[in-house]
Amino acid sequence: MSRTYFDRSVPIAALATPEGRSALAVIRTSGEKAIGLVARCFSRPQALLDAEGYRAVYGWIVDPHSQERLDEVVALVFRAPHSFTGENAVEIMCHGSPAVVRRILELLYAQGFSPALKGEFSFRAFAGGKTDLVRAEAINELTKASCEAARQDALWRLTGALSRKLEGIRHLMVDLLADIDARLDYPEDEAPEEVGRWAQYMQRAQEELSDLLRTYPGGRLRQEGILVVIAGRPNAGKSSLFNLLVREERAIVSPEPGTTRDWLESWISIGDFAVRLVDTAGLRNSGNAVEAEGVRRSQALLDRADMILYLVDGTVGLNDEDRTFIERFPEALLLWNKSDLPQCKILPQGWTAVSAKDVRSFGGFESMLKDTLSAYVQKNQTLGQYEAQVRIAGERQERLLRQAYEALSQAIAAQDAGAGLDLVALHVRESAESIGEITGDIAPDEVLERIFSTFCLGK
Ligand SMILES: Nc1nc2c(ncn2[C@@H]2O[C@H](COP(=O)(O)OP(=O)(O)OP(=O)(O)O)[C@@H](O)[C@H]2O)c(=O)[nH]1
Ligand SMILES: [Mg+2]
Repeated sequence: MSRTYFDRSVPIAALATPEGRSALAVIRTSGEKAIGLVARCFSRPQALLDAEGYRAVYGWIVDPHSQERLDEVVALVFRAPHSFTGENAVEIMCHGSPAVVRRILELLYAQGFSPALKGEFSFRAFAGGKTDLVRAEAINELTKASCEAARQDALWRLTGALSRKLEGIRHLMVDLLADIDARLDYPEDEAPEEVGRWAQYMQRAQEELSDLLRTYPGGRLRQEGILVVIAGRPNAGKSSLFNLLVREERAIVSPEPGTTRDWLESWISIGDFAVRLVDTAGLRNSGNAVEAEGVRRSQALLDRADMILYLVDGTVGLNDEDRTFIERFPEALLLWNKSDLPQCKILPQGWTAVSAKDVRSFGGFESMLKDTLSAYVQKNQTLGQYEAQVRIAGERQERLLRQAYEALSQAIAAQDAGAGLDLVALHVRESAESIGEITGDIAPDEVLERIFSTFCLGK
């Protein structure tokens, strides 16, 4: 039978660094008996057993049966509750080849460790009360942060800024529920000023939820990256611009129109943001089935793009297809390419002259792009009363927050309509529970399993 996250008595071990070759690798273990089990295959068992928490112990990993030495390592000892998981733990720093790692892990499993499930160390930290769910998710976000903006946001969540905010809102509701419950016991004493106070409480909680919800679109862009699509008619210079931005000759460039058939993507950093940059097939009506499919795919990407860079060959100028495109995507950034060529036509209003051939002018273009991206992210985040530190992350948090908001709106509507207090309380309770699920105070087991199984192995 396969193990579940809830078998917390089992000692676990896993590689915490990427598979493959590296100078060093870290093998992580955790469990009440972790130190004793590692000591069984350590050249200096007593040194390990006697080590205080946070001590590094030098030695060899040795097979206790054959006495074969597997690797020279440093073992870092953590004593419960002062470890990431809250349990005893040893982190083994060994040499980073797949062969070394495999042998050490096999030896650890033979001593009684089980292979850790994905995110199981974080799960134990959560289950042991070392962290709440929002902060556990923030750790996972930090391991995946691909740009500075994502790192900053995840770090704020890790420090507990969002958890504290959510707990504050939930407490407000719990106080309110206690008040309503007391009144339900003595309904004859209901006073109008009390009803007015409850309405105020609910209003305040609803405003806070609404402000938090508004942080999501901007936060999502910061976390997941910004989809930027380069579009234009064939030969406009899209692939040339793409190559310049990704700083390698990724896309084929040729004077022949219709060179790029399928779209091509690359992740780059612009300023603080991770950008998924996509080069597309030149837009035109083509009788060629392959090219037509390429154009169809380009269109599909354009519909999802956060930002479009629309390129025109400045030596050719605008035609009706360009005008139709701009009408359809009025927010596209309009770029008049090939400005290095003397035959380039006069720059129309609203366009920016660029050259995908002139590397010297490229710095200016890149910084313009950076400013445009910042403005775009800014526009997508109306932070309301919050400082930039408090943003929600991920679909799960957004969905639960929306549920909390809607349940509270129902409570307010019920009270406005003069419905019974028990109905008002029911909706307030629903709302408080949704918030409790975000922080993990009341998350069902299968939800927890689903969340932690998306974490990295060894985290
Ligand atoms: N002088 C000059 N030539 C350019 C510039 N940008 C692109 N070209 C040339 O224009 C031709 C087409 O460039 P590509 O980058 O392949 O154009 P594309 O828009 O990707 O074309 P398709 O893939 O066919 O849609 C190539 O010969 C490039 O060298 C530029 O800024 N200045
Ligand atoms: Mg191309």
